Amino acid sequence: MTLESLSRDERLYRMRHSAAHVMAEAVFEMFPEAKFAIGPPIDTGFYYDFELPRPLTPEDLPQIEARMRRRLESDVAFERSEMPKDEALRQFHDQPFKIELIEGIAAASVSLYRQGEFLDLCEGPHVERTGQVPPFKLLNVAGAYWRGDEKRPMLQRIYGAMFETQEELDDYLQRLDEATKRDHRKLGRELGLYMTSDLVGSGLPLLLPKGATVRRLLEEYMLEQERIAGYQHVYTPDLGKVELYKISGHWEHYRDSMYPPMQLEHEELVLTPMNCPHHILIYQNELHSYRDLPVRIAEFGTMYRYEKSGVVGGLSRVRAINLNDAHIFCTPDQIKSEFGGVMRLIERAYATLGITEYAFRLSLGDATNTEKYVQSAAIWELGERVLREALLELGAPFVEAPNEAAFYGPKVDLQIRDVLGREETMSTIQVDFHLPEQFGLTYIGEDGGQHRPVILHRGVIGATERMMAYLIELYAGAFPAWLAPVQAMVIPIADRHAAYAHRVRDELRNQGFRADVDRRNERMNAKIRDAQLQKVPYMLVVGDREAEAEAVAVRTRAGEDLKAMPLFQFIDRLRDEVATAMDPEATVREAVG
Ligand code: TSB
Ligand code: ZN
Repeated sequence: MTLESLSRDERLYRMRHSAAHVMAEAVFEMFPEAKFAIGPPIDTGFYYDFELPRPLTPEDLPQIEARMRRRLESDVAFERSEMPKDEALRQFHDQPFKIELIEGIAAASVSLYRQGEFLDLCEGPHVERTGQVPPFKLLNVAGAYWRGDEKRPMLQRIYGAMFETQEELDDYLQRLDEATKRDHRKLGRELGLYMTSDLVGSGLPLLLPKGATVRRLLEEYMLEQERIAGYQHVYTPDLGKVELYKISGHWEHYRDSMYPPMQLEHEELVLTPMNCPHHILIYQNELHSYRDLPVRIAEFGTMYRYEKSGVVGGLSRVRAINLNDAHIFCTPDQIKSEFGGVMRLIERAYATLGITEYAFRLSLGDATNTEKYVQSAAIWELGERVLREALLELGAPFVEAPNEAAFYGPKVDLQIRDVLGREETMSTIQVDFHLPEQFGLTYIGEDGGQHRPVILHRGVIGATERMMAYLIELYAGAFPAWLAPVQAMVIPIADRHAAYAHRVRDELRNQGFRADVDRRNERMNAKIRDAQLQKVPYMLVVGDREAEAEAVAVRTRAGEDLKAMPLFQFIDRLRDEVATAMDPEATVREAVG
């Protein structure tokens, strides 16, 4: 079979897989004592996991690459062979990971591939000759647990990028470079948005004043949208008794993600892993009739979850999660219209935030996994049917994901991708017939009898941390004016303009804007450049003429010179810009008339 007769995906699979073997051979030449784990192709290239006598450094990569190129040029064949398992165990006697793999194979014999002197346990397929491996580049080294299990040894994983042509590879490397520049962990530090500390712990970022401003703006925006949509906001504590979570079922199905209990006097307390039980108690605090429903209880609540240290990172996956949370208590008849209402909130929020790329996922349970999910066929069937119908009515294409539901019911998740292409859940709408049952929730129906409400759990902008991570990358740190931590930087030309600069700043602050003065003893151009680097939307340069005329000379962070204008005119302009951005539909309404 020739390579040309294969589909592009099949060709690339073989090429990338072959490159992984050639990389393993190069590593073997440099470290004869290396232990080899696995080396599969991935959709942008390949990787291989090794246990090595020392940590690799970035300087090692060019060396490995050079050895790989020599092997590719020598154009030797990939040869497949088979070996009985016991012989393979002898062959790989000093390779513990390979032995574990061989022992896991059910067949009596195993398949091997050889190029030159290098033999690897492998199912294939490969290209015929090393010369058929196209352009590649080794990217970086990362830690990876053997079999993804944090209790097993930590290995070193070398990533390589590979495409069929040099153009495609260059294109990918350029996108990767761009993505690295947008990485919210890098920008978060450079723009002074958040910090981390070993003394606080992993997955527990500290928001600095600028990051705190962004979070507060997101919260204020959502609180207002929710107020309009008829939500009632509450505050609940971050602790609760274990008993509460025994009733809710978290203790049985969610304990692995919870922090262990604290024994205090006669109480056993845990940090809240979710806000639902507290909100349920608030619903239960009063009697409800069908006329009150839906009751929508909302809170920017903090949830504490034990996320494995290998998966926490930056702001996108944290251990103390500030969630734009709400629980809607409604009649079964109201589920669909409430679902629609939440969807409208999500659509409006995404339009305001500039989020245009997202996908719907119907996240389902798994009847065989009794540990993770509550057992009730009726709950799962009903929930799934309601969500499916709601999605179909919405007309949105969606994918289905088994084993991604909440323990109490199925959900619709809105999936977004970060700059590196990793998928995360941003917003979620969940149908829950379980918790109302556990807490014996009721409302008085039209017939005067007691009925069970349904709970919709929902997050619109999701976790503020995750949303911030996404927005930092989306805007490469250059937030739109309404969301920028500092909207205008006032830059006095000389020391004698400082008093006027402060007056300008104070006027802006009094009018509700976020402004600072750059009083450093630096040249004006340096100050303008620094404000640009800090992605401040507007720089207001003030000198004699501006002070005289109550004006400001306006420059944008994009480098545009808007010239001098009266201060009130700049304020009007900024106010319009913010108002339009925060309510994109208003512009449409105006245009339509
Ligand atoms: C929506 N009880 C529901 C709530 O009422 C709930 O907690 N659902 S959840 O478990 O799916 O979490 C809600 C959202 O929080 C997720 O959709 C996701 O956007 C966000 N989230 C969950 N875990 C993390 C985390 N470790 N870091 C950042 N965000 C997270
Ligand atoms: Zn909930």
